[in-house]
Amino acid sequence: MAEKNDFFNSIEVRDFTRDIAQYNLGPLWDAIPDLMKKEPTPQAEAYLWKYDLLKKKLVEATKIFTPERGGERRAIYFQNPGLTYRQPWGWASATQTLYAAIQLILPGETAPSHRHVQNALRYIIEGEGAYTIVQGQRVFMERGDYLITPGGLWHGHGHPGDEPMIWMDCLDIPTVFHLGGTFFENHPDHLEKPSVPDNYTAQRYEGGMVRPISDRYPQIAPVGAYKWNATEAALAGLSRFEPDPCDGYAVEYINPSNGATANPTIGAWMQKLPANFHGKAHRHTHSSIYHVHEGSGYTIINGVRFDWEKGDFFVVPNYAWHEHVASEDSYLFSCNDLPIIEKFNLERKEEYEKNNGFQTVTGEFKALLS
Ligand code: GTQ
Repeated sequence: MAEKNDFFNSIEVRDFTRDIAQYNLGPLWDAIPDLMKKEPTPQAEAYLWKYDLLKKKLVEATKIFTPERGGERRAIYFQNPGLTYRQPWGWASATQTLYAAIQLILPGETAPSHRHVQNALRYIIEGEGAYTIVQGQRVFMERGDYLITPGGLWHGHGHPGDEPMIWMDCLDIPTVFHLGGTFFENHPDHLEKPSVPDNYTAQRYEGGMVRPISDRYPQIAPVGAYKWNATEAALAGLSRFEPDPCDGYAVEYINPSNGATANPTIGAWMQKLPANFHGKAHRHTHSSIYHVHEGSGYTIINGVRFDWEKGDFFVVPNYAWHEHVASEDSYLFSCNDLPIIEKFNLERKEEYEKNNGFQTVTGEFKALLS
C-alpha cells in the first residue's frame, strides 16, 4: 500500500495529472476507485420532509405564483441535499434517478397541456374536484388515487371544484437528463379539449381483474387512474394472510394489458403496515420515495430513525438498509426506479442478517419544521 501511495504522491505522477488536465483529460489510475465502487454509495441521502411544512409552503406559493403569472404548474420539488451539485437551484432530484414534487391547484385554475418524454405519475393527497386531462380524457382525481402519464402523452390540469387540491408528482427527469434525451412541447390549445368520456379508462377497467378484448395487445396507458377503493380492497384481501417480513402487505400498480409496471420507468406501490408491525431490514439497489397516506410510525434507514406521520415524504436511497415500523394501521405509497435499474440488470437484494434482522438505532433524523 505504501508503494501505491508513493506512486500517487510522486511529483512525476502529480505533474502528469496536472498536465493532462489542461487538455481535458484524466488518469484512470487515480479515478477508478471512485468510478467503480465495490457497491452502491449513492450521493442521494436518506431524508424526510414534514407535511405541515410542505403544505405551508404550497399555500405561501399561492400568493406569489398564479397560472396567469407563471404559465406553469404550481409544484414545489423535493431537493435531496446530497444532490445539489447544480447550485443555486439544485438539480431537482429526490433520488439519483427520480424527481418528485408536491403540487397545489386552486378552484378555477388551469395548468396548460404539454407533453414531454419524461414519464410522470401522480398520487392524490387532499381535496377533490380537479381533473387531469390526458390524451383527451378528463380524469377526475380523489384522495388515494394513483394516476399515470407515461412519456409522450398530452396532459394538463383543470379545477372546476371548490377546494384546493394537492397531489404528489414523480417523474424520471434526472434519468432523462443524464441520458440526454429530453423533448418537450406545449399543446397548441392552452388546455386540450376532451375527446373521450370523462374517467373513460377507469370505467373500462372497473372490474379490476379482466380486460376489454380490444386490449389483448399491450397499450401504453390502458388505465389512467387506479382508484383508491380498488387498492384498499386488494390490500384488505391480502392482509388476511401472512405479511411479507420486510414490507408488510404491499401491492404494485401494473399495466393490465402487459403485466409490467403501470408506468414504464417508475414502479409504484401501496403498502399496508398493521399496527405494531416491525419489518425486518433489507436493502436493494433501487431507490424509493415514500409518502405516508395514513398512519404513523418510523423507518430506520442505515441506523437512523425517521419518524413519520400522515402526509410526510421520505427517501430511501439506493442500497440503504431500511426497516419499517408502524405505530398504528398505516398505508405507505411509494414510487421507485426499479424498472430503470432492472433495464440495466443492476438489481441486487440483501437481507440484514445480524440481530435477527433488526438494525441498531444510532441516531434520529431531525426534520425541518415550518
Ligand atoms: O403536472 O404535468 O411536477 O409536467 C413536473 C412536470 C408536474 C405536471 C411536475 C410536469 C408536471
